[in-house]
Amino acid sequence: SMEARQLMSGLKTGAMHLAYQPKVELATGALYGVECLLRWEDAQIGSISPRDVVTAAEKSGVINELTLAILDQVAIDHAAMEHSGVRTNCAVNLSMRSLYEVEMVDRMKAALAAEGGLFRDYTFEVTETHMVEDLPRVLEALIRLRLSGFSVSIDDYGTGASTMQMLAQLPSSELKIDRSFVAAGVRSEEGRLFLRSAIELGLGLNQTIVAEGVEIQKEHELAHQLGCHLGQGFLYARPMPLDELLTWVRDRG
Ligand code: G
Ligand code: G
Ligand code: MN
Ligand code: NA
Repeated sequence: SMEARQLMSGLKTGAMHLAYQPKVELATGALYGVECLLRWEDAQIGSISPRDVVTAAEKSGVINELTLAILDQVAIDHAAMEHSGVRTNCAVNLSMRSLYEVEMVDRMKAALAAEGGLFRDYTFEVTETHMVEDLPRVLEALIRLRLSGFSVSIDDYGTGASTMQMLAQLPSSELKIDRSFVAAGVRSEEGRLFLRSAIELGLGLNQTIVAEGVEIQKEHELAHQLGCHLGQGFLYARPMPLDELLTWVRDRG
């Protein structure tokens, strides 16, 4: 597995870049925002999955550096989007372990403010509270981020990592329904019941609901019919490098 040294040298040599996947409004097809997804190309090993990079950074104690490097890049890319006339919300997946140290909130704010972007243009997607060691501190940091104007989104909702407990505790305004529930929704009556219940719970809590991993028209239609506001998935667009995202937006008019 990767070590701290490899990670830090990768950060300096440009091993990291970000891919962007559109989130669209189900009712109109309009672009609502993008999810920023980490991509890592190691000189020796080749591409490494974001999960492995994040896990390695957590284990080797450089998760704060990784998170801040990602935010520096997002701020630059967001400014490039605006420069090209694309004003859109950028959602960043956030390891809760990035919030153990009190100074991180201010460092994250500084990173995202560096290129002139507004905090309301950013969302933090979070999962896996149950593995967090200092939950009160993490919750406090998330509340501070929310009060600063950022949005908080509960990712992969319905899976082991994102539970009702999270929904009850986090200062979130968005709920992303895991793609396994979206897929199950079109497969069986029972799947549809779970999907509908998850959506209704989120709507009752005044959350913006995102259907994740929408791959086929039937899933799109069901998600829309059951009340999801937004969709994300291969049906609309795959994660793309920044320049392709800008072309994608331009081509749709
Ligand atoms: O893009 P892909 O499907 O390979 O992502 C796999 C997983 O890695 C997803 O669960 C996603 O949330 C996570 N991930 C992607 N980018 C980041 C990132 O920048 N930070 C963190 N913490 N997780 C990420
Ligand atoms: O865990 P998280 O929701 O952050 O994961 C996002 C990941 O899901 C991205 O890495 C992306 O590559 C993947 N993804 C996005 N859309 C689809 C889809 O329609 N189908 C599948 N199988 N994966 C998707
Ligand atoms: Mn996500
Ligand atoms: Na995610």
